[in-house]
Amino acid sequence: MPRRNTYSAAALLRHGLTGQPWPANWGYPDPKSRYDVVIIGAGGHGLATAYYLAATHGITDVCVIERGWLGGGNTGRNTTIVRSNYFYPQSVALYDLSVRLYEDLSRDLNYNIMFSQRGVLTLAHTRHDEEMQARWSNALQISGVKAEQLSEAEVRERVPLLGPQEALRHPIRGGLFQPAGGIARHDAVAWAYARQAHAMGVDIVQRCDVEAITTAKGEVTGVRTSRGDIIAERVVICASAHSGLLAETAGVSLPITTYTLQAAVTEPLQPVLDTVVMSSATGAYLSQSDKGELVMGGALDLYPSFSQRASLPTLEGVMAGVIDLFPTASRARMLRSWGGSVDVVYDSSPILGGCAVEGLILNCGWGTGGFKAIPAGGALTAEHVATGRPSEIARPFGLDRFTTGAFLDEGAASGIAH
Ligand code: FAD
Ligand code: PYC
Repeated sequence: MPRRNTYSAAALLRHGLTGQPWPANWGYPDPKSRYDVVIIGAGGHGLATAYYLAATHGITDVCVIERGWLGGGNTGRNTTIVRSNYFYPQSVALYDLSVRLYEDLSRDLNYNIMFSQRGVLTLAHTRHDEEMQARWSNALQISGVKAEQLSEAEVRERVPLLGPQEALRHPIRGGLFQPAGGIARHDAVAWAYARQAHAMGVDIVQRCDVEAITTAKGEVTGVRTSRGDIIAERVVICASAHSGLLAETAGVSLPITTYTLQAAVTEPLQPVLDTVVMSSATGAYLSQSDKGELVMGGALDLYPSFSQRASLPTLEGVMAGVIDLFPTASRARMLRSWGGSVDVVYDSSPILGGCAVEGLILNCGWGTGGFKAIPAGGALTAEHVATGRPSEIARPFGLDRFTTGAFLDEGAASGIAH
């Protein structure tokens, strides 16, 4: 049943002038005993899937079930880099669809997600890096994505905060720049999809744990939750780190390993950096949020873990990498660090589509890079649920690639040392 969306310009004026309280962005319903579609996980991908099911396909008897709070998983823990500079044409098609959806998202969802296309620059430190970037840049041009190889002087003009060449452990030779890349506000992406999905009749049930996926005769029948059983003809797994465990309850094995990925921010500073900078030598990366914080991250903790806390040795490595490139950053005070548990697949590409259990659909395995893919992941998954088959763009990311061998190894373009 569609609910009224009261977030119009007239409503803004009325609430502003009268001080009348705003209605809640979403409800806190008890789950019903039956839905057409159950989505497990209210991260960006689960909420976007629910939104596109309702908005594009008119399917609104949908429940998104979240064990914690919406956006409290990796969607609310990431460093918000959006880009489509992957290597293989299949990946570029997927991630570039997402960039294009991000460009219109604030308007489409009537919510400012603060998408800022300030460009993403990957530094080259060696001749080998430059040669790899020439190949990468050519691959992007062939796939229709604009990317420029920059000289050292052009890099320094764009990023004056970089330390002087003679002080750098990894001197800079140039870089690959994607102008359409940038950052967005992560919480806003989750909240915007949640608000619109709720307005169109989707139930978002928080603090409810899916304990198992139920099946009969090779077909999905619903889910068993901490708040009772729910019957559903279609169940979508959007549970990032826990996707493999959930799939196992339906007898499906996913090639996912869970690791901790961490990040940190400094106190807010005056504007000093208006591009996202990533280093291929150390894996460290830096951007400045609209609040002024320097946002940084680097490598994965290289042992499997479900921990959502930062570990000191990896954090030290991240700091060393950042300070090596930006020596003045050593004078900024750190505000906080945190971790997320990310669902890494062997070929560093996501898993989209169906599996051996009829009606069970997967949108997971995004690992260290799924924030940028939220609009596309949601739209393509909704299309699969609605039509019963994957779209052309989603098909290469099916689970069958682990039996056919048609891997899409994007480790080198994932931005994070795996
Ligand atoms: P999540 O947002 O994790 O949502 C899954 C939800 O499922 C969670 O809320 C969880 O509580 C819920 N859930 C799990 N199990 C159950 C259950 N049994 N029952 C009910 N609910 C359940 N990506 C980028 O593109 N750019 C970046 O710059 C970037 N930086 C990152 C930095 C860090 C530190 C981290 C940790 C990740 C980063 N990522 C980045 C990756 C990105 O955050 C994720 O790939 C993306 O957010 C995944 O979204 P999701 O909706 O699949 O998962
Ligand atoms: O996917 O671009 C990315 C990314 C950067 C940092 C973490 N993930």
